[in-house]
Amino acid sequence: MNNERVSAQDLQTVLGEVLACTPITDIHTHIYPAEFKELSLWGIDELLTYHYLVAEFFRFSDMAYDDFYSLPKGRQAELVWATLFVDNSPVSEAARGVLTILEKLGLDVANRDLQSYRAYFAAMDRRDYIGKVLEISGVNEIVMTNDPFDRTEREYWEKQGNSDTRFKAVLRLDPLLNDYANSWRQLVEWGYAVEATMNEQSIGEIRRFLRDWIGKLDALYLAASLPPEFAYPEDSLRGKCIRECILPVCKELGRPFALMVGAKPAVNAKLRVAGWGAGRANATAVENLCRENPDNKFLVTMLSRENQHELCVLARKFRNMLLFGCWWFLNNPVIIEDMTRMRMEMLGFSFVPQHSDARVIDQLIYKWCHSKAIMHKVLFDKYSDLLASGWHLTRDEITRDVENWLGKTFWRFIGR
Ligand code: FIX
Ligand code: ZN
Repeated sequence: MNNERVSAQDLQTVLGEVLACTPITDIHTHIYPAEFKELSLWGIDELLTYHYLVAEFFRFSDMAYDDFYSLPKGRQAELVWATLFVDNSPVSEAARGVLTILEKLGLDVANRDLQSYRAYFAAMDRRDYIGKVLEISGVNEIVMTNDPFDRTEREYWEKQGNSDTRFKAVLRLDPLLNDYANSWRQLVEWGYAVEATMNEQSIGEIRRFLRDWIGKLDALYLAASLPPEFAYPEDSLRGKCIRECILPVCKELGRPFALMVGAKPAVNAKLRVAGWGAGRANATAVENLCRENPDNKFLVTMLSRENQHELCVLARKFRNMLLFGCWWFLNNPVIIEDMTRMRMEMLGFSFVPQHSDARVIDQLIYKWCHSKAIMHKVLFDKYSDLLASGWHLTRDEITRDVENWLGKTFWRFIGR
């Protein structure tokens, strides 16, 4: 217990200390434990070929997309390094992120010597490195994104599962919702008697599939990325699957459904995974889902900046909805600060300010370092306003608020 009052003079220091020592639950990532081998990405070459940086590379390069992608990863990394870090100043958020990682690892950022960075990672053991990254970033629980429709990942879950308890699983369902026309055949292959029409029998079998995989993964929640045009109710197989399969099973097994809305697939298909775009979505879909399903819980994030204010308004209306993160193209300091201030002014601490969306384990270091610096700034201003009114604040209260923000609000919402 530390009920000592925090003065305006001490606030900056106390905030820094509390943010530095509060364990983080990263509620949405694409990283894996070491035992998932080739899926568990780490190291400088993976960092430099991150799809955010590949998209930025092509802003400067006239190289044919396919020529780039036909190169070995190491060669791709060298091209990205030369173009974004040597020929141009690495001021973009994703490029700056690489430097933050090198700095926090204690490497010599000024020597710009890619080979020396490679030597550092070559000398490191993957398991040890994961521990080091968690220590530096302050993340103690990592929520993965697990796709049973991905053949490689599927085999890991069927053959070995996950024994690294720091990594939690989530059942990701994009192919089921956005591409049932093809994914139903895979369900048949796996022994589920579904039909292309998603008839009554199929609904029962899809529910069985969901229960099986929620059990196999011990999934914390179910999730899907949905395009800007997503609507609910929607006269489609997607609308039917959500209404007849996902919501009933989520309610039955007490799992939230995460809606990640606004991603446009293959805006520039030649850029491959780097080719996705963003579009303004219709928040009414979320409104209808929350109102019509009061016994279901929804984790919600949208990709378009233009949707953020109306989402805050919706969150004020529906307690079965938890807003989370500054997703993807919103994960940039100017927008993170704007969103965090607006959300705090409208929702207090009742939202999850950030998730990393890390695809390479090292990224936890920069994503959280950069976001925590912004949280520090916003919290300082908000608490200073309180102190200026004569309100008293204790260290315990600040710790409570930050613990809620960085994990407890999420765990309470999902009931775990
Ligand atoms: O749908 C998602 O979970 C997105 O976050 C990813 O697909 C996206 O590629 C990404 O890495 C965003 O940061
Ligand atoms: Zn993601």
